[in-house]
Amino acid sequence: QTKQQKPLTVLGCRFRGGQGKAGVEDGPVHLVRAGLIEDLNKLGYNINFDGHISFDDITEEINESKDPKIGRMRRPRLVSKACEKVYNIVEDHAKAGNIVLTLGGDHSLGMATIGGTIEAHPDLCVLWIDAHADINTPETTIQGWLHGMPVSFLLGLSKMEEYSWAKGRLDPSRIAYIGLRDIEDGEKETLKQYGITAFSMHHVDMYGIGKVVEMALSAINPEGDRPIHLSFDIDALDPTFAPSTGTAVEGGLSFREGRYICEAVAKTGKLVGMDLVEVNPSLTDPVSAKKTVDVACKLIRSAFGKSSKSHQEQSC
Ligand code: 4U7
Ligand code: MN
Ligand code: MN
Ligand code: MN
Repeated sequence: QTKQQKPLTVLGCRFRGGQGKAGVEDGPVHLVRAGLIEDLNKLGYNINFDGHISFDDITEEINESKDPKIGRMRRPRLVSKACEKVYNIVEDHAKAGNIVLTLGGDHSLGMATIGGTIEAHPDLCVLWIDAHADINTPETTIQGWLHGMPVSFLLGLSKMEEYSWAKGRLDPSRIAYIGLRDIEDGEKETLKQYGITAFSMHHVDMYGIGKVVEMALSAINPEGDRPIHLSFDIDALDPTFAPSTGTAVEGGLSFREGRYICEAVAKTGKLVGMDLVEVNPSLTDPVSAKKTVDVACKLIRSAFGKSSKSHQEQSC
């Protein structure tokens, strides 16, 4: 029995302008080289992959001298231009009925991928898997890098002329975090103020990953009928499993916990978009880089329906 082939667009986004470390733009190249497209094909998807998106043209056009800081924000115009480009591509593919998988690149891309997807699926809900909340605003940010701010743009908390394309249509009740362990004071305030559902590693320890995923999904998707976007920052995993990333924080999710999240999302049958971001193969030795890439591929395969051997629910 052959499954109906679902259309899946894969966007390799070679973008690093939302953070300060070179190499994260090579993440998508490594993921594809590891055989990701073939794997997804085998899972029964009809894949649309046109090669990686380069942002060199934008980076050249908006060089540093043309992109001075706005307040503390670094490379604000570059990130806006790059994300606007991705936003439009994602919107088109999502409106055509495709699932969209975005390979980063840094997590500033999240404002583009989720922003574009919500245009096609207005009732979208979002699972944000990360060590960080990425909800800084231009006012609260200390580092100034945009990869720590995408959620504030998605929620419409950060409004700037340069980002007028970012409509801020995501309601705070429609996003939940899992994996948090490095949140700044300003971000904590924002999470509290908007009553955002957030499960830190403390909650994972306390309840176990199964219960946490169940609580997260029922908070953002109580009837189970909403389309889901999974934004997976590889730094959600513990650095022992995913060492090659720019902002690694100890005490993270195990590989199995990360994969469980992806399997649970797959099981809903509601996945319409996924990001796998922040893999930076340049930051470690080649063995650790490969480990990080392989783990990222496994997470993606699980989210797109590959059940692991340890998936005990499976009947024989
Ligand atoms: B990532 C940070 F200060 N909060 O804003 C910031 F701790 O996409 C980290 O999750 C941001 O990797 C991390 O710079 C962004 C920092
Ligand atoms: Mn992170
Ligand atoms: Mn992130
Ligand atoms: Mn990071």
